[in-house]
Amino acid sequence: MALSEFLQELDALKSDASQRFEEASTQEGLESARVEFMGAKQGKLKATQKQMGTVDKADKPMAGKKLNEVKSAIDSAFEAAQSRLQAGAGGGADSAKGPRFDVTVPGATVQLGRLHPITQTIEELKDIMGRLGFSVVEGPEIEDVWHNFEALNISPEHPARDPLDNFYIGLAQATNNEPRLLRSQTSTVQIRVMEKTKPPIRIISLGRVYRPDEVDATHYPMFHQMEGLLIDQRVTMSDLKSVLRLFATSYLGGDVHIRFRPSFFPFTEPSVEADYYWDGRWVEFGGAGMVDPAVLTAVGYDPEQVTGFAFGLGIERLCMMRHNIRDIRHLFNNDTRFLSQF
Ligand code: FA5
Repeated sequence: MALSEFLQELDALKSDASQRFEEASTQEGLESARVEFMGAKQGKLKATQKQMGTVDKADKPMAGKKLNEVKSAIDSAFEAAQSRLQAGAGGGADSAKGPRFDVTVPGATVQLGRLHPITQTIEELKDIMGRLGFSVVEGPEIEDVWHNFEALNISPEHPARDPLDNFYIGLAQATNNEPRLLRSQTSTVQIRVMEKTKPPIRIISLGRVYRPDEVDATHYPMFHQMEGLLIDQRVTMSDLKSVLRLFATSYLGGDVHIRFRPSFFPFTEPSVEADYYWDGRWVEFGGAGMVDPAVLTAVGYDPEQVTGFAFGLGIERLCMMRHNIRDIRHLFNNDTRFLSQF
């Protein structure tokens, strides 16, 4: 057999086999095409291979090379057809023609964690007060009577010390028989700072406080406060008002009006409740006042030399106002449907 004839036969075999494999629409159809072309005994490829014996000796290397190429082309065509049918079996009629995977299908989303809205509020408050020159200090949540009451001018018979209004912890844990309690306000930190630092002072302290209050839409037995304290020479009530107004303007945005209502706290004189005007109404945002001379004396300051103001704001209430949260309990239920909105 002439070399050219042999090569033509191989080409025809390759295109016939590829066509049959491509046309096969079932596993059975493909299998019978495989036997027809690639069968070990009677396959067409085998038959053509036998004819190589009749090719001139000089042409054999060329004929053998071509035979190998055609063999591997037929193998590949068969494998491609097999993959196509397998994909079709798993993915329905359409996917037999299309790509195996739909690359446009969105991947599985990874749920990222996020900061709790109260933590976010705390970070923002620190940022705003930092710009007003206040630095952050921390104090313990378990307090003694001196820091929670005594030094804050809350006398032993004052109703604020009532066991029903505080979380005292067992005398077993008390040192020197002196009771301890979960702090009921962050004002305790004022005392701790003044005991250790000489004026001028300009600090804030943010943290948890505890009161056995009945739970309702605006009260929770554990909540957070931001305490502010500024002590210097010739500090007046108008400084207090400026700082609170700048704070409210920055936190709420726009020109926020604030007003003071007379109030009473044993550790400030005069004392006020501060309200700001928001969304058409006056909203209370905390207590404040000029630090009482008795407190300055208790920590070793001379009230003739220095004066100062202090304030204590409820952080949950600030957070609720900003995000229009109607019930404080949402903040503590740990429901991710609620928390994931922040
Ligand atoms: C005080 O705690 C004073 N220590 C504030 C203060 C500091 C006055 C420095 C003067 C100088 P009062 O008890 O009003 O104040 O609480 C302050 C704020 O905490 C309230 O305005 C309110 O926003 C918030 N608050 C009080 N009780 C609760 C509660 N149970 N749940 C959530 N927030 C509360």
